[in-house]
Amino acid sequence: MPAFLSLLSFLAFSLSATAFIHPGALHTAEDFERIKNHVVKGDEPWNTTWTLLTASPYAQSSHQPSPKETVYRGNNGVDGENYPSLYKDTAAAYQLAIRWKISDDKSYADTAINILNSWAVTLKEIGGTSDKFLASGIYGYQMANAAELMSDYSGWDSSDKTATATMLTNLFAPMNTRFMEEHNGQDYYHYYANWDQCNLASLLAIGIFTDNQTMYDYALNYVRTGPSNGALPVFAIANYTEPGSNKVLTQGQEAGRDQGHSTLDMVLLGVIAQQAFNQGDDLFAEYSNEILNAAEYVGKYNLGYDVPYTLYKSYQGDQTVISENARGTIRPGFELLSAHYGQIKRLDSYWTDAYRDWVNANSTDGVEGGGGNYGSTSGGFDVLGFGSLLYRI
Ligand SMILES: *[C@@H]1O[C@H](CO)[C@@H](O)[C@H](O)[C@H]1NC(C)=O
Ligand SMILES: *[C@@H]1O[C@H](CO)[C@@H](O)[C@H](O)[C@H]1NC(C)=O
Ligand SMILES: *[C@@H]1O[C@H](CO)[C@@H](O)[C@H](O)[C@H]1NC(C)=O
Ligand SMILES: CC(=O)N[C@H]1CO[C@H](CO)[C@@H](O)[C@@H]1O
Repeated sequence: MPAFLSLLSFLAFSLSATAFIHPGALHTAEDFERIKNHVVKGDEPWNTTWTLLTASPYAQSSHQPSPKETVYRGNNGVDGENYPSLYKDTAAAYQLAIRWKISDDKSYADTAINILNSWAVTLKEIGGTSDKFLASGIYGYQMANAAELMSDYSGWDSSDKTATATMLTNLFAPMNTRFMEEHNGQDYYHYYANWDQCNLASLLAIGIFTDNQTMYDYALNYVRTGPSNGALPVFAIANYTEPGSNKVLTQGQEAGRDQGHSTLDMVLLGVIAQQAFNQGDDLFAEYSNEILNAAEYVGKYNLGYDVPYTLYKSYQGDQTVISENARGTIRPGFELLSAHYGQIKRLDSYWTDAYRDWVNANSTDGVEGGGGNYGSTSGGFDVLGFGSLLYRI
């Protein structure tokens, strides 16, 4: 091969091999500069949220992990459910990683990697009912984010770090991909959007942490053009123009089901878009800011205002009206959406901000908390949270 061609292929190789920014899933190094600065100055709401985080039982250096060889989510009538240990340890790894990043105190870093290392050598399988695919998605994206935060910690032995990467690549990611490809044996419309979204969030995060461009690109393309409910083009059921503001409000795929899942969808889309944004792919902007338009619809309805609704044919039958079930639910995670659209993009995020404020007003100390601040069941751990500290500009 002529020298210039081998130089070109070398350059192409090194570009793709160094394409990922680290840390670069939910948070970047630049984010931590901003966050530290606010905390040092005692600015609000950063200081209050930081104080809440440091008081969290999941952010203590004394945390002892309880890894399982098989994690079960969903009662299959044979095995007991034991997955709280996974979501609690994952929340702890993430909160400790954040605490280390902001304080530079290595005792938190050491506890975070101890949690990851102990799961990496113990976990063999994620089982249970179909709910095992919620476990692979939700705890996959969360654990990969904890690992990504620790990726530049000099105290993380490289073979231990590889063991965590192997666990994520060999146990979580194949379930994520299988779910996207096979939907547990059902057609594309069977599983509601959040099932896709958590598994896509996981593939993006694991792709970033393990520098796997193939995995990352697969998930990114699926979000953009995929055929099932979690993908942006399928998720949007109808667009409406809001009188007065002339903004577009978008009805999401779970509006007729319940508001617990409708709000979860927005939070998961926020995670997906934030992770891609930090790698230079702006999903937030795509389909004319679809994620904002859908968050505005959800926020407005959950604050008690009427929104238009179009009949949706779900796999469970026709949903003829928007669901009142769990309307006004306290779902953390909208800080991320408000910060991106309202502060970074300077778009009108009125209802998203208002819903964020409502959630904060109903949260400990009036700020967005995280795992452990919203009850002890799995729903309280679906969101990594602490957005009043981590995302506000
Ligand atoms: C931050 O909040 C804590 C707890 O409320 C308070 O004691 C402390 O004075 C605050 N820090 C600053 C710099 O204002
Ligand atoms: C990268 O991801 C792809 C798709 O998920 C997978 O098939 C492949 O094994 C992964 N590569 C490595 C080195 O783990
Ligand atoms: C909603 O608007 C977006 C952005 O213009 C568009 O891509 C999408 O197809 C619309 N969806 C529906 C269901 O009309
Ligand atoms: C669900 C819940 O706790 N809602 C409360 C949120 O805060 C408002 C205003 O403080 C209360 O009126 C709600 O009852």
